Amino acid sequence: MLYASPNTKNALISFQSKYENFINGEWKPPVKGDYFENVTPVTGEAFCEIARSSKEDIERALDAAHNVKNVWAAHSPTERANLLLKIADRMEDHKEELALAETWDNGKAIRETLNADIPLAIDHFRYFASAIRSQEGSLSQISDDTVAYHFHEPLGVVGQIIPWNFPLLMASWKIAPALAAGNTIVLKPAEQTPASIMIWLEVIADLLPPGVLNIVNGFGVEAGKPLASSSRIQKVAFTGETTTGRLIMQYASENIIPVTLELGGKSPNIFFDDVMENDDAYLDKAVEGFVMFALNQGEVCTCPSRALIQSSIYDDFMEKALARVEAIKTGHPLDTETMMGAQTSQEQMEKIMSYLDIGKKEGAECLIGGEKQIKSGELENGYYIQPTIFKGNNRMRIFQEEIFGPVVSVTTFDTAQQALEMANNTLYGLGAGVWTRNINQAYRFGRNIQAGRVWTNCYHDYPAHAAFGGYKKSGIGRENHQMMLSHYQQTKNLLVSYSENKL
Ligand code: TXE
Repeated sequence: MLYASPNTKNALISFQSKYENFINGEWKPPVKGDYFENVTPVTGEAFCEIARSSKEDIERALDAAHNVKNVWAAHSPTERANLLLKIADRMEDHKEELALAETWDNGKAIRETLNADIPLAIDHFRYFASAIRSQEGSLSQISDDTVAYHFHEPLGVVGQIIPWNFPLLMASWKIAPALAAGNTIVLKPAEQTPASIMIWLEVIADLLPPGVLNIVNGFGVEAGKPLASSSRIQKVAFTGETTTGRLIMQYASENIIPVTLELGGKSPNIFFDDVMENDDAYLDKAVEGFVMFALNQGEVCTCPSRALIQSSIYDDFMEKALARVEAIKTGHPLDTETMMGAQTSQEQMEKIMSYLDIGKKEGAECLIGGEKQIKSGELENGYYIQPTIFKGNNRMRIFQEEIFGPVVSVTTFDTAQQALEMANNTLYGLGAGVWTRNINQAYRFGRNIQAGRVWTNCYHDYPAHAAFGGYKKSGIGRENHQMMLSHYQQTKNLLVSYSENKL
């Protein structure tokens, strides 16, 4: 089924021609009156204008967030949880509209937005509604009549900056725990994908107490920097490139505020020889795990972009893997049969193309793909790249640098020790995959890989109640899981003497 294009009269949604910022519960034009064109990667055409904000807009949003921060913090956990549940229910009612908006704005296939991005975002609000209600403080007995109470308190106003690869899901990952913990928010979406968040806001705006959540659009240096470097935020949460993450830390250090960072990755996906042992169902599952490099067009920080395959099974495994990659259905992102859609922006497409060149020049063997996808008709000017497999070695740039596209670099290993050394030989440490049914090996390996998330016999699952985040240059802090609440809270200790004796 092909979902109606938003530009046709049968559209399930229609975008406005221009979007303002959302500040204090109202749509506010940018102070300087500037807008930028937002392009859909599906066709390469501009489809709406977006507020191009500056420091002045950020200040207005911070004013709104500060005005209500004490009021929101005083809401009980139950009241805050109820808001999150209402947001989730409203999103559920508008699931198709949100999925369509996300696909049109970002380029990813509608089958992913309908079945993964939007349901996961909804579940995130539900999860943090329950997490905040079940969170408890603690009490330490200091002496017979003296106790130390520990309360969780919100931080105040938090700044959040998100990327373009999962716009609504990344917004939900940031917004749900921050609101649940009693903070007010100023969030800046990525300039490549500002529109689906505006559709989401239209869907839920009437539920939000004014000022509690403010969304200001614009570019990194013009709008992101004034937010992240403001002395009026009590925390900054960021997802994006590692070099930008370093800047965010520098800004935050000026104000001595906490930072959480979700940054880049170069995740290894490791296939041991027992993957080929007489169990077709398991082998099929492992091959699906290999093909995960193409999910979301490879624009995933945990993209399994390095596949390490035990030498003894390399030929047989790759024969199956190549056949599976050949069967990846590319096409119109709004077609529910399409598995791989468009890269998010022209800039990102060019970055990936430059890595395809780098791979070829440094002598990697291109086993499949390696070129742009040539499209016709409506899609002719969209941003499409073939799923690509290179064979090379772990020292090559295509094994070490984040490409953020549908590209996997494959190499072989003989022993588990070699595989572990290669897996850990990277600046990054976000995700990893291990494929084996030898439980001792799986456990040892998982524990020894320097990555925050090791999928064992699965890949690319993102449940709200499993901690997610990076080792090494992949970031600081965790998202998802109730432990995320601690990143949006500070501890108040009341040390109380109930003794009637004099000091
Ligand atoms: O990231 P940026 P870009 C990686 C991926 C990709 C590369 C570049 O490899 O190819 O980064 O993407 C805001 N102060 N990831 O250029 O610049 C910006 O406006 C404050 C991995 O888009 O980090 C946007 O909202 N904010 C990643 C956000 O930061 C600034 C997801 C991310 O943009 C800023 C995306 C500044 N000085 C890209 N400069 C992941 N971990 O999933 C930019 N921004």
